[in-house]
Amino acid sequence: DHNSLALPVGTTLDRFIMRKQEDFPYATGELSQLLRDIALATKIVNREINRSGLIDIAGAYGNRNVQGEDQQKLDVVANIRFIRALRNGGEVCTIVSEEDEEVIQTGNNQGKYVVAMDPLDGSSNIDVNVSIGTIFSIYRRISPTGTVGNEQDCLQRGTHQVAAGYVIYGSSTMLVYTTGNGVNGFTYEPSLGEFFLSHPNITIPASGSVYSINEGSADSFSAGLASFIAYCKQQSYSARYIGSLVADFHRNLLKGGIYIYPPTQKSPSGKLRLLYECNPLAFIVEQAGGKSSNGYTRTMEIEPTGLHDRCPLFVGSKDLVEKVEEFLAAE
Ligand code: AHM
Ligand code: MG
Repeated sequence: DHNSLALPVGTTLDRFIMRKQEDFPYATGELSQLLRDIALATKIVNREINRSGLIDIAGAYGNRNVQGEDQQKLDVVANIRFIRALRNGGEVCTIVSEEDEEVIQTGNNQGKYVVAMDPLDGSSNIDVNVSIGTIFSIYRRISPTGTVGNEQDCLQRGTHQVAAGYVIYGSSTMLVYTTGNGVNGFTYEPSLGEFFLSHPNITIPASGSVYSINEGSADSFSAGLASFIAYCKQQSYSARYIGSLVADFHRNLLKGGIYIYPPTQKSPSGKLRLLYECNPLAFIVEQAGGKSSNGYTRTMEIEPTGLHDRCPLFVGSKDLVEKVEEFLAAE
């Protein structure tokens, strides 16, 4: 039923988005435009990230900017770039960002969508040249078009997402997203400035042999979680933890595995944020055939109460998420 299913590897992102839109005869193209706006911001942020290693030495070889301004931190830069792209694009009225306590009003009162985003996740990894990511989630606003968007527009359950995606700035830069009809991955070709379809219809293996958790907090694991980790070891599963959510998630999505950020002493509700970290990844993993929960409840059914709510995250291959839920239920 989707033309896009037939689109070959190598199709450009722009063409892919356009063809997807043709699948919905009454679509107005606004969501398509919004996705293109995000892709544009991604290219700009990608450029900044690739240069980041040069920033400290750039002055030494004469590339310091004319004003001699201090370089801003990359997560701040990424935040500014994404906000600007969404403001200029016109489709979004209100934004929630990890970088900002309050909602951001774009001034586009006609915009039909709200976006929740973590513009640069895992930014502590930049200094050591490890993969980082952007995560985003798109909702249709609830308040009437033509008015200023509000917090309620942003506090919707994950099941209401119309699209979600992430960008991984890794050995290659990739954009992976869903609009609720499967998951597709695009790889960036920097010399052409284009994303190309490289991973059509991504599905996550139903089971896997990788578990990703920060075991440094093992002392605060619940009995059920501790038993699950012991089980993983009995099975001789591999432990893989980059400490960069998008990178850990992406690997498990392609190869099978489970990522866990549990409640800990330091972060009793887990560390990750429901709106712009957990929900988008939950939507993607479900669209790929996997599962996501807080250990008990499906992530996308959790009712958000605040913009920066945290929740535990158990996400990945279906069998592994169900397995850990069994251990938790039995404790
Ligand atoms: P951040 O939003 O402050 O960058 O933190 C989120 C990151 C995730 O990318 C990663 O999965 C997690 O924090 C790692 O946390 P920890 O170091 O506690 O294991
Ligand atoms: Mg983050």
